[in-house]
Amino acid sequence: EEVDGTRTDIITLSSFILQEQRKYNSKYHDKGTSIIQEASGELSLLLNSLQFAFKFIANNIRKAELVNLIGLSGVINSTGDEQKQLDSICNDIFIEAMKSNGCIRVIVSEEEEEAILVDSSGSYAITCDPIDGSSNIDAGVSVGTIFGIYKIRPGSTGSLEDVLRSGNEMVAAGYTMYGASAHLMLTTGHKVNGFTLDTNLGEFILTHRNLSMPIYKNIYSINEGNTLNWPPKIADFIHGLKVAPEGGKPYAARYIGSMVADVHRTMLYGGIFAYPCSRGKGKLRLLYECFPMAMLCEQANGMAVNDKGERILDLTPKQIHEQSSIWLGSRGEIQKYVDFMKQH
Ligand code: AHM
Ligand code: MG
Repeated sequence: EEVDGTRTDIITLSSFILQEQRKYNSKYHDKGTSIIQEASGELSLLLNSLQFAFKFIANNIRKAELVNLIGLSGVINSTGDEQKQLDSICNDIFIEAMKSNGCIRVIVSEEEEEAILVDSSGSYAITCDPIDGSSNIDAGVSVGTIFGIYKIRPGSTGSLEDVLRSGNEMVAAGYTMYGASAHLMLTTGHKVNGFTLDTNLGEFILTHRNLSMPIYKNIYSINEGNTLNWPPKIADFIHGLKVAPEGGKPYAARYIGSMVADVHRTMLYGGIFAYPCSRGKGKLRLLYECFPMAMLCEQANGMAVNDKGERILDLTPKQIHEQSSIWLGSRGEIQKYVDFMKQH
């Protein structure tokens, strides 16, 4: 509906969550498949405090960019240290928001060596990378916050065991990408929906309903500088993508070097995003980088595996900062990788 050219039927994240909650309450009321259904008020509260953290972080990133640009033009003396502070400011924003919402008992952050146990009566544990890809900020390249949510185990008052679980046990996951605008992609275990922050309204607006990735797309996204450090089979697979089929085109290479931005493009356009083991070691963190992205990807009709072709969400970390290899994206493309590794 439009009033003088203005759409008036927009759906905000808050109203979307309430709508979903009602839908699941009536539709699946004894199946227990969605947290939205089980945890009526608490999940809404948690998502609200997450929204606040994302807006707050988005605002700080924009400010920091400006301060830095002015610094570059010589008006303010900006140092590398100031830039580093942004990581820790955003980490603090996230942690304070999670500590004060009353829903969270365990917080794992990329910026914190140990898990943080919160004294609350909440039912959830959260893992996060407050600003992933921060080395890109100076160039104005998009960075993002990645998060995964677990329901704490029955009887638990919050411990490491609540997060050292298989990725299948996550109840919600998402990321916010801070680009020209802030984009939030969210799954509560039932498809993926995308929201865009309208800074005038201060609200995340539903812009991508039930996102579904194309099954095939000839794009690959990988740091090819590591080729000589990959297992040779993997280098062969990537090499194969450059060999165009008769009358066709080879795969296009697209690599930003900021996981949220590379995954975001993959969610929208399809293709393959990969960070294989380099010299035998994965780089990306299982709990707050691989798991949330794998869950989003699968819920958007994609697929996510490690170098061996094992499903990412079937893995269980032994440590909170454990690293893994990852291949995610279009179902058909990732299946080609899995089949290739089986055959050769
Ligand atoms: P960070 O958590 O230290 O920012 O590192 C994670 C980032 C990802 O955003 C990105 O996919 C990857 O590291 C890029 O690594 P590389 O520079 O080795 O290609
Ligand atoms: Mg990171």
